[in-house]
Amino acid sequence: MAVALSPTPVSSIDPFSTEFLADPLPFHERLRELGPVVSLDAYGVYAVARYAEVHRCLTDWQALQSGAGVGLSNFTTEKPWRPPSLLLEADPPRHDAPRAVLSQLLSQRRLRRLEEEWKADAAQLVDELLGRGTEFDAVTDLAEVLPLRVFPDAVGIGPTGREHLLPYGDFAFNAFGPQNELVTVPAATIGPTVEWINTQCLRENLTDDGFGAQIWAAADRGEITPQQAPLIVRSMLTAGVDTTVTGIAAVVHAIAANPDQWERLRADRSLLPRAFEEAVRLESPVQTFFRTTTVETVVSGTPIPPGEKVLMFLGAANRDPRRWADPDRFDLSRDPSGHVAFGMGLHQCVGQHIARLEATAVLGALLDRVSAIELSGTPARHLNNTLRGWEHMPVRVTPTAG
Ligand code: OVM
Repeated sequence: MAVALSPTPVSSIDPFSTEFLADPLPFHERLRELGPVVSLDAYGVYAVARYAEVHRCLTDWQALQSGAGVGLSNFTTEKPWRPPSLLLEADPPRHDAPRAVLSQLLSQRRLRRLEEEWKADAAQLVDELLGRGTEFDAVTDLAEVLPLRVFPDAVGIGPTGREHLLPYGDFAFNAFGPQNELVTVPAATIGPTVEWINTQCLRENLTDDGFGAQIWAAADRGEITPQQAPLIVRSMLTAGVDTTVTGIAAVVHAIAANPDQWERLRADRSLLPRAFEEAVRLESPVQTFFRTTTVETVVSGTPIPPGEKVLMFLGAANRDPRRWADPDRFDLSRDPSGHVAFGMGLHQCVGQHIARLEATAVLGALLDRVSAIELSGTPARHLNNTLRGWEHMPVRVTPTAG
């Protein structure tokens, strides 16, 4: 007897509503439990929230393209808010030359010369904070400060106007969602910020020793075209600030909320890289991305027609109990590798070594200087259609004696 295909479960959950963004975890569980593929009737899209299906969609770049945009908007029918990214919103073969340039530039080996400098910057920052007292805001005094001190200089942009960086990233990540108030309100005033970002990407506005200049040098060598160079610099300025702020905040939150794990880290500093990885698994700073089917695609038995948007819940996959034991626990005993917080496959975050360098510099500076860190108030979330971060995170630290 033929087995009847069960119909794709339909859900009215709106993953971009205030209620969802303020507390996504219960919604993630409902979405995972509904089935391997769910249809979201609020937007007419398919969605995957389990690890296996998210992994599958991330790695099948031929059936699930990025070139039609990785937000809700379908670039084949709607005009994007800015010229599409040559990395994020492109597929092979056009994706590959820009990707090769950036992955060489941002490789672990090439970043080694920044490590000592950034560690010293993080140490200086934590010393400044401790000089002012034992309570500070881990978001506005720490997680936002370190990236803005080290990253724009490393790219080689000018000293003025850097206050545009965070609002630009915040807007870009909101723009992957629907045209809700998180988009329409800032859209009215974002013009000068977009203008400033685009201006920084020009060769004459970049120092001659930063990542920006090296992207232009790749154009001189013929690895990319001169038309592509400013857009690749733009990718660094779009994806490189708010994300690392959120990642640093995530690891500080994890250790402040789990004193037993902080003690383990104090006893064994070799766990420091794992602490960051486990924190990004748990928090998934980038919560979602879409793909668009190029052909009819069967995902775990569910046929998805061509031209459909598929929403991948990275944050839900990173807490899927089918993949992770005790998934909601921040646990330095676990091996968090395989998490999809940086994506997976062809588009996996090209800047992830920068993120690790910044976050482990901050964490190392704290380990060197404080014996305890705890939340001294309730952290306040910053809502964004794509990023899950904080506005404020009050913490109290105990400086190490001597
Ligand atoms: C980009 C980019 C890449 C990753 C994330 C992102 C706004 C942007 O290439 O511009 O988020």
